[in-house]
Amino acid sequence: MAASPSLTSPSTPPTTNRALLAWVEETARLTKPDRVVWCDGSEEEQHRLLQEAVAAGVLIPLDARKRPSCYLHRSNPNDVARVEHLTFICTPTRAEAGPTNHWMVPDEAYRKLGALLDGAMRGRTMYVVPYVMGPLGSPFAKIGVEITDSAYVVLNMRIMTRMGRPALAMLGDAPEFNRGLHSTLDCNPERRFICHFPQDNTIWSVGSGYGGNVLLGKKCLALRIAGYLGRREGWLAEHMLILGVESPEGQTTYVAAAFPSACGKTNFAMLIPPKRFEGWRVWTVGDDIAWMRPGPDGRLWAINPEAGYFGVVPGTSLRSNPSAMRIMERHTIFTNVALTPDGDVWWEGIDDEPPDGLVDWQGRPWKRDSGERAAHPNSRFTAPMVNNPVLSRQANDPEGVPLSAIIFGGRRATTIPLVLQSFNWVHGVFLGATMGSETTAAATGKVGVVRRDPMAMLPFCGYDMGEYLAHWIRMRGAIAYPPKLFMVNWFRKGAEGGFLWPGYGENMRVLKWIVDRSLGRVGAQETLVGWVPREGDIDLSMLNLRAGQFAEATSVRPEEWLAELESQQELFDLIGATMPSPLRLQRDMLIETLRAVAGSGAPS
Ligand code: OXD
Ligand code: MN
Repeated sequence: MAASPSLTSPSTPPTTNRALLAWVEETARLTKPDRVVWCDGSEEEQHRLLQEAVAAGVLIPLDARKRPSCYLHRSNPNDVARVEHLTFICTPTRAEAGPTNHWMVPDEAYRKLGALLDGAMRGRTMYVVPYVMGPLGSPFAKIGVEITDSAYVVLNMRIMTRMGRPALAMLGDAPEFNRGLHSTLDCNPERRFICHFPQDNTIWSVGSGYGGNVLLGKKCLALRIAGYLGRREGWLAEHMLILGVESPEGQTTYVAAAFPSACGKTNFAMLIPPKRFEGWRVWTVGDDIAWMRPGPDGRLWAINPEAGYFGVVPGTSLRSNPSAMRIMERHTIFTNVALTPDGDVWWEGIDDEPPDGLVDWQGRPWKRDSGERAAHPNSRFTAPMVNNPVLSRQANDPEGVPLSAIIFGGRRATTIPLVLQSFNWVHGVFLGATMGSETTAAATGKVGVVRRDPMAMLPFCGYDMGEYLAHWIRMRGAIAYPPKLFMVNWFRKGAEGGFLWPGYGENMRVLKWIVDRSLGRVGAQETLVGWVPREGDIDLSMLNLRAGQFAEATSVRPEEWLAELESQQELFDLIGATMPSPLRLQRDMLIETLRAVAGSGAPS
């Protein structure tokens, strides 16, 4: 979308960094924009870009009293989600990308996308967006520069990252930074490619305007490219939230957690403890991505590389996530939600009745009985983390926070207990590597099928999955005091089909057991597949569980686990030769053990 020339300030480069200047020049020669604008991240710049985006119809301002400084963006209806089938890892060999990624030879990708980018910004503004992933000045932080022809991208990057002058100041004259190039082109799925060049620390994204495909600091840099850098440099880039659990005595314990989509990750990152847990607080450090490094003290330390949230809106309500509702009250860009006649936004699951005169996410009048959704199921909010009423004071700490526990979670109706502690690091890596989640109606395809999603990283692992899991195992050698590893499942169902656990805020009870286990303060029951809490180990008061319900929720049934382990064969076959042998042996050992005890009549 061309920005109005009258409002766009001309821009001279605010840097003398030779590598950066040369790359910007080279990119402008390729894309041939009408003008180049260096973004400084200032309020004046934001104000100007917002004005331009409103004038161009890219953003609709919302009512200033109901949603101060909030805007609605409607994307092209063909461009509403990440496109895994058009996302490529471009490494010299197919083996480096591995069997779980789409692969393109780098030269071919540069040629193919280069042809599409040739002259792509004619008539448009080329924005140069320097940004930092991680707290400013953090030794963990990485610098990227995104060149884009989308003002929507610039405005979102300003929320999601530390963007502009501070990034250039941190970069100085260094030649090493992530080079991200994005053009919306004509937003045609036939000309849509998201290509990563890990060896070149480069990302090229064309043909899309959707967040996960174009906010290049997020999934592309902070997970796929960072994962590759992390293996080289000895750290981990993970699809994990980070939270701090504060006890009434003021002791805070930090936990990271990986969940595939539609498992309540954002809600967990902002959990409000129930009444029974008066005095306990949960603080959000991050809701989506964790970069984790061994510290000099032998613990594993984590930062959230992002500065904002790009969250799914539908289903968010004062009941499910009051903090997220507060976050979206101001300074928020909504994408693909419905618009009310009084300039507010609406979505399915907000709990208020839809008002008359609602306009759907495509800008059409919404009819109550049409059966169609008013907001797109993947509609999003982009909001700064400082809006979060439960933001951790450590969220900006350049050193990050020390982790006591890491949790892997999925949506499973059977087999997986409410919570399970691994016997040790490698066993925990095995649990994370084989985690699965049942598909939900939110995605196309059959509902209720278990999709294996190692560490919730299937779409985000920037190199061979087996090598990635081997890196996880190797990291143990660098962490003298590793966090304890757990698996959780809020979604197990009983014989009658109802959920065995109430979920939401009540997950605090499980979180407290996890914290207590990590600090060695509470007991557990050993089973053949890990440790689970006994009734007395976890606070179940004021919950009204029926007799036997908790035992059912935490039960480990050998026949179910045998089937579970056998069904992992497909994953092991897919990953193939690079699947680390410690994980193969974990699986074989558990299968053999379960077979040996089967029929013995002994409890698990
Ligand atoms: C996200 C995702 O947008 O995981 O965070 O898809
Ligand atoms: Mn995510």
